Amino acid sequence: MSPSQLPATATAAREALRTQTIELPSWAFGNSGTRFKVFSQPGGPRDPYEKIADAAQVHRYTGVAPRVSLHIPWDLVDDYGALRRHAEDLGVSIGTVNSNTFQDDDYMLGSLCHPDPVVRRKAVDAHLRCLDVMGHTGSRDLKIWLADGLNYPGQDDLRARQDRLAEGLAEIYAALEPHQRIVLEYKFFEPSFYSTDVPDWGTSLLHCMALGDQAMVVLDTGHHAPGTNIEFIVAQLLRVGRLGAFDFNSRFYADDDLIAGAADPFQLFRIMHEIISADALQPDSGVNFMLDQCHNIEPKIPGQIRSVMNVQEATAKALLVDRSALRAAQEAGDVLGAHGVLMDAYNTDARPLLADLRTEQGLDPDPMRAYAASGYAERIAAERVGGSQAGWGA
Ligand code: PSV
Ligand code: MN
Ligand code: MN
Repeated sequence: MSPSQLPATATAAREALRTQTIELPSWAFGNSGTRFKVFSQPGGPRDPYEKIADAAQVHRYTGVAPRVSLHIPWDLVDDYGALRRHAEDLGVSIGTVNSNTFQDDDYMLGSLCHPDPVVRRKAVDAHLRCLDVMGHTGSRDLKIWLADGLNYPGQDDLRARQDRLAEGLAEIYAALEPHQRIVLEYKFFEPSFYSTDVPDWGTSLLHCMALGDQAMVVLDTGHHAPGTNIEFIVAQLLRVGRLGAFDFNSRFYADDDLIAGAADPFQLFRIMHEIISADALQPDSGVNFMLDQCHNIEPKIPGQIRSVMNVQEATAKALLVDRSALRAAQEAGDVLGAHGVLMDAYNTDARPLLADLRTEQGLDPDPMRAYAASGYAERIAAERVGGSQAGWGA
């Protein structure tokens, strides 16, 4: 079908899909594993420069992944201006900067929530250093995920920890440039198991609202109890204009960090349906669509390509929902009719539409095949000898 013969929803879907972007995590390219074993893969990147080079491959074959998130201190370099230019030379840019206050002995009992003001000072300063990095990389967002929490009832004062958190966040917020944002990520368990200090979207939202308009909530799809209606949270945060970003991944049990759309593609579709309903797909909507994944047993660059394609497919299907038919059925109280409209879109094969779109953009319609045929994997395996590979955490 030529574009002029497509139904109106498909034409609109195509236009919207052209504007979608998905941000990649630098840590998806380094070696990772479980607490049982980290497997190293041939050609693994040895430093942030090589991680960005690998991320640029994902953008090269999908055309929709133009940014890479950094994790500080995993991605420490001497010159962030040089790293930025390196990214730009490869056709991508540096996106969100993730702070890390969970791999230092001082943070055993928390960081911004720690009972000792000396440790809290250290944690605030770590975030201020991230803001400094962002000045050089041109990043907009500082993503804060805290491993803070308690393992035992009575271990510390739940309310006092919230007060300390509010105080630390306020100091970091005060250092933001007008175009920058804090995006605050919640997680209901792990590494602490009795309570975490930002366990849910409500806690994150309360802190963001107290901070101001430059603070937004991050929703990581792996950070909820099983059975949680995540699309409801998406709808609610969009309603109040506080959904800053997604960390997309799949989970079967806990924070599995598997390929987005692999475990529950229907959930991803339902999430994207709420995004489309709120007109929040475009990059200027303020919602940053990021991946937060690890590829422990599968090759990493194709793993990221697959993930990006899964998010695109869910988006395409959500764009194909016949919204006027849906509204009419909803207003008429036609339960099965309304459900049917949604399922019709979900059950549509969106792959031909996406393949056409890629061809139109001068890309190979099959990014997985194109990457495999490029020889890049063989080249990095041969070239990246010497030095040590970057792992999850370095
Ligand atoms: C924590 O589980 C998390 O989802 C946060 O986003 C971190 O930044 C990321 O994983 C990597 O540890
Ligand atoms: Mn995350
Ligand atoms: Mn996580």
